[in-house]
Amino acid sequence: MSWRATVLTLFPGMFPGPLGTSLAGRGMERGLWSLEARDIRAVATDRHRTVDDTPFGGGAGMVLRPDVVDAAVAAAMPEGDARPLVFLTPRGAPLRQELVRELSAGPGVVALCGRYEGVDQRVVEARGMIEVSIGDYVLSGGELAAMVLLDACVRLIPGVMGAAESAEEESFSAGLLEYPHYTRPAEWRGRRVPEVLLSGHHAEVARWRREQSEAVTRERRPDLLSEQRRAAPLHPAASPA
Ligand code: 6GU
Repeated sequence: MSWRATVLTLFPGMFPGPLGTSLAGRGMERGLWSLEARDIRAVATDRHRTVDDTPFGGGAGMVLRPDVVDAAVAAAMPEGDARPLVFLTPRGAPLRQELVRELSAGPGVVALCGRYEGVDQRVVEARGMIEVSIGDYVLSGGELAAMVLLDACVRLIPGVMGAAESAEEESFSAGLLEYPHYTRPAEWRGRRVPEVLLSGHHAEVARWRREQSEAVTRERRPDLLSEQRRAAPLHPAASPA
């Protein structure tokens, strides 16, 4: 049984999108993973196929109804489907490689894409959804975020990437940004490649790269160096009413 992704969305036509090309696309063609995009509107029961309603308490925008979202989840996940359910929302906890690794090692994922102003929080809690954001900016919907999440997971599935690259995964796993890369020519527009890389001294190259990683991480992402960040809660459990 290969890794299975189901996306619940109001815009199924956006998938597979970029996931159908490149590394992920080849992995899909080779049967290493599969993707099913399901239209949330397909489970709406009224004449107008309504999926949303106005927010209690007032305010702008519309909220996806809990009954509709629950029916979409039920239709997508047969009894015994053990896949975690991830809700893509700017309210979510920031996506980190740790969660990506964990999801990738499991049976797959069901991803719920938010649209409008949000999803009724009761179904999020009742279904034990993991609320995830991909960064501190606002997208018009969860679909692009779902693609980001799936790309990050799929590239870790054994066989999707070459052996060379799979070891390369260590850089972010080690908690540091990567060192800079260079290829030929050794001089380009008057700019020389750092001499140590031309020296053939593997231990010195390794030391230089480690120093570069530490320096760029200190400069751009000092948060990655702090002790505090390393232990954060990952997921909630489905809660009874
Ligand atoms: Cl998961 N959804 C939306 N709509 N915007 C986002 C996001 C998710 N993550 C960052 N911005």
